[in-house]
Amino acid sequence: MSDTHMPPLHEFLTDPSRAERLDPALVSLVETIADACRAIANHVRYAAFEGQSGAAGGTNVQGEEQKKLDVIADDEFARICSDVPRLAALVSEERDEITWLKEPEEGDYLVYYDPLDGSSNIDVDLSVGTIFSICQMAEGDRAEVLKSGIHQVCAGYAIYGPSTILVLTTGTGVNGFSCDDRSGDFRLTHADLTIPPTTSEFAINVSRYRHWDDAVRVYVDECLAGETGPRNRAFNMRWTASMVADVHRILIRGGVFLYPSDADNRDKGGKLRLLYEANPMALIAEQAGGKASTGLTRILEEVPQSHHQRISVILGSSEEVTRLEEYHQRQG
Ligand code: P6P
Repeated sequence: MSDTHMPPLHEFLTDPSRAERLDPALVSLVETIADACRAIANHVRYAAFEGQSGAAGGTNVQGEEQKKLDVIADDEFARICSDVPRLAALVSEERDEITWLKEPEEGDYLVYYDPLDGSSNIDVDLSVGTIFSICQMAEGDRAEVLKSGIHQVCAGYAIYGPSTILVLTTGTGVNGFSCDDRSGDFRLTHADLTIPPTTSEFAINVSRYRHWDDAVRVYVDECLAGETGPRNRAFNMRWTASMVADVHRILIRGGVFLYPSDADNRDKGGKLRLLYEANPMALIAEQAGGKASTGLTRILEEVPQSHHQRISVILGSSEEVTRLEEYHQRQG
């Protein structure tokens, strides 16, 4: 591909020169997910005109206040994807139960998704996004939905910000495709995204300081100590309360993102969910040369116990994630 060539998503996914040949059914599924993200981006953009802003009046299975756009995004994603050949089931952050679209024998792909991540930012016009993960059920384990992140065949997100960008990995690197509103095409604009191994920028909700374990407190205290502290340099902090926006920034310029478990309840995990937030973002981080850890173990090797399971998340620049793992190991 020439340097200035910005191929549309289909051309990129089916390029015969690419290292991997994708299953045409997977290509079709990814393109349909891209269509769903384009539709969700339009709902987000025009919500104020359509009376789709504000709260939906209920809470979701997570106990979180649902925005009207949470429900709309979830319905749109499921409606657009439901007829994709071989797509057997959908696991949504917004739905208590798994949505089986076909008998397990008729389909082998599974899609886990957060239809509108960071939706608390909608009414204040900050970036939000859709996160998705795709696994394939083998012949022998049909209906096995609780799969570790290492089994993902594709992971990605769409960020709805100043531009709509689809970021994708199918296991050989990470690439970003911007939506050209003139044609509707997602075109390759961010080839081979990589996370720098070092950084001076961390992302964490500092208002939760009292809930952190000692390892996270020591790490953040050292960052805040700046040039005269043990890190001998100043750190910057960013927190957008939208995982998609924080992870996208880390993919573009480095950084480390933390949403740790509470010290007094480590088994509960943090706030973020394993199957449709942590796993896809962990695969993207690793495929971009970064790391993704619970602080003690590799996120992608976690064996899910339930489809809404939460997990502690530390991901981004490899040297910082490694340092946090060392602090957790020392802490015991
Ligand atoms: P807090 C959004 O609700 C989300 O799931 C992630 O996108 C984000 O990183 C986190 O929660 C924000 O959590 O505690 O800052 O509101």
